[in-house]
Amino acid sequence: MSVARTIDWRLYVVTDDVLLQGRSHREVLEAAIAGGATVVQYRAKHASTRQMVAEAQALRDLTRRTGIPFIVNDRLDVALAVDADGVHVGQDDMPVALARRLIGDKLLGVSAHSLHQATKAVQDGADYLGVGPIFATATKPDAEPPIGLGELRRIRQHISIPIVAIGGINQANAADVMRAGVDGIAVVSAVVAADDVTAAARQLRALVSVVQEKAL
Ligand code: TZP
Ligand code: MG
Repeated sequence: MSVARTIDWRLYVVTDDVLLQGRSHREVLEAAIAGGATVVQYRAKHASTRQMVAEAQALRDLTRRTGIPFIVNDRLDVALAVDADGVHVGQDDMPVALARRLIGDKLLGVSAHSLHQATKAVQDGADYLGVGPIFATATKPDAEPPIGLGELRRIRQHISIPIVAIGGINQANAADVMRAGVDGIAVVSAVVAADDVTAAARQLRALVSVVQEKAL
């Protein structure tokens, strides 16, 4: 069985250097883990490589202490440098098959916006998918148009590896997203931009857990 299937994907919290509001990635993810984040991703679009390695190393220390899987966005080299648990690539990043070869048995996550992209990512060696954006989001200026819950459900029906849904997910729609049959939700602003990060994570974790328990 793939290691990805043994991971609790329910609440996947992704950072964003613009939304941190002066807080560090580490502070925010520590608070998110206290509220029940089950996976965390380091995502920094405006940092130098030197800064990324330092921040990722701090998160590696945190996630080892807390036992939470740690994924690095985009940058395979940074993921390898700090011995993260995995890397997450988008459609314009390192091709999936190459990323698979380079990272060996670390986790490989891939962003998919359609069933076609999802199927190709699985063929090329993805361990899990981030599917979206489900709803409109201001967090990623270059995001594709929202695909909605119907398309998410269709992708879920055809794909058997773990799926986290992403894009515009918050406390108001998290339960509906989970009912599409996904393994978890991936959120940025709903947690990272919250005044009380721990409370925001706790609320989301409770919402996704209720739906998942009903489905079991
Ligand atoms: N990929 C697709 S949408 C998105 C990413 C990284 C941003 C999601 O951010 P938010 O704030 O949870 O809508
Ligand atoms: Mg990317």
